[in-house]
Amino acid sequence: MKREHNRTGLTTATSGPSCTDQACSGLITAHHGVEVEVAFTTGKRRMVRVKRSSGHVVGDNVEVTGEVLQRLPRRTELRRRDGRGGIHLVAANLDVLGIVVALHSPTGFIDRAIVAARVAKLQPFLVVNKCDLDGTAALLADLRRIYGGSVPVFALSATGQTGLVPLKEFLNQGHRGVFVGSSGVGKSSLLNALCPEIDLKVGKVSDHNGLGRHTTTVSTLHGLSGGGELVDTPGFRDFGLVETLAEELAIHFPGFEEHGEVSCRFRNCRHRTEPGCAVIELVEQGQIPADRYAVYLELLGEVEADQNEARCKGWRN
Ligand SMILES: Nc1nc2c(ncn2[C@@H]2O[C@H](COP(=O)(O)OP(=O)(O)OP(=O)(O)O)[C@@H](O)[C@H]2O)c(=O)[nH]1
Ligand SMILES: [Mg+2]
Repeated sequence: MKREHNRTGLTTATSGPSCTDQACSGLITAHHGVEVEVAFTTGKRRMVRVKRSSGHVVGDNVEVTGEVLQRLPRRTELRRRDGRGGIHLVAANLDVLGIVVALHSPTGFIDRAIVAARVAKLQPFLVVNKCDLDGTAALLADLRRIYGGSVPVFALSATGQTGLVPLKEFLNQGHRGVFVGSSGVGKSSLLNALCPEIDLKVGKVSDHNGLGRHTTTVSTLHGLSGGGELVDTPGFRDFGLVETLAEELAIHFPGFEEHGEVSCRFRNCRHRTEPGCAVIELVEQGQIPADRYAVYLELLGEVEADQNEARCKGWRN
């Protein structure tokens, strides 16, 4: 059987079973709205038409018979809410979430993305890209101080090809991951650096800070040569939490992991006004910075409002 190495880094057979009259198992590797690309276990790869509202997403395991595509149950799914309240499925069957930031990029979504990943049972990690640019050292020091105790932090330069080895080793453990972050932080550049044969389109540096160009428009899944897979996504700014319980936030908020249930007087403590709350005590002692606690309270307000709205909807229905 003839095999070719295609743009997604996965091997493709150009002949073999046709899947027209028998069900073939495969994996969705790209989503183009009305059709998806499926990489079959036979090694073959082809486009299959789907309804725009079918809810399929990159990373879905499927069975295809002719033009009929059936989605298999998901192991994990990562969802986010956009600035207007719309809910989006980022990808399915992921193990890790890479949150990519760079100098001048928004960092406000990091906490939400970490919580969303943990709620979805994915391991989050931070990638600070463009470390070749002056000024990134201060950003990196800040992020290491805030998040270094909670998640792995990789500092690198995708285009400068520096600092890539630790991230490669991490991904080569066989993880399926996704890179998220605002447009222009270098997600596609990073994939190109990790797997040069992919050759994804990257944005031109022509605006004042090299961000905000929306070069990638389609999510695609790529195999890494040393093992593991990565999904490249179009850039987005908002990572609003979806159906997160207030108790989950208290457990997963970066920096609060060691406290909560173990040390607070009440189980399910929300760390707001409860007596005997270990987190409030640490804030008063200055061991948890007041600005981090303020971010937690902001997220808690959002999550509680969301929970109340869901409860009201439940009563109405
Ligand atoms: N200086 C520097 N520039 C970089 C680095 N990585 C990426 N860039 C540049 O940043 C710009 C945006 O890169 P992309 O890879 O297209 O960014 P993206 O996050 O995929 O953007 P979207 O697809 O729009 O979401 C390009 O001009 C890259 O050359 C880096 O490590 N250092
Ligand atoms: Mg891109």
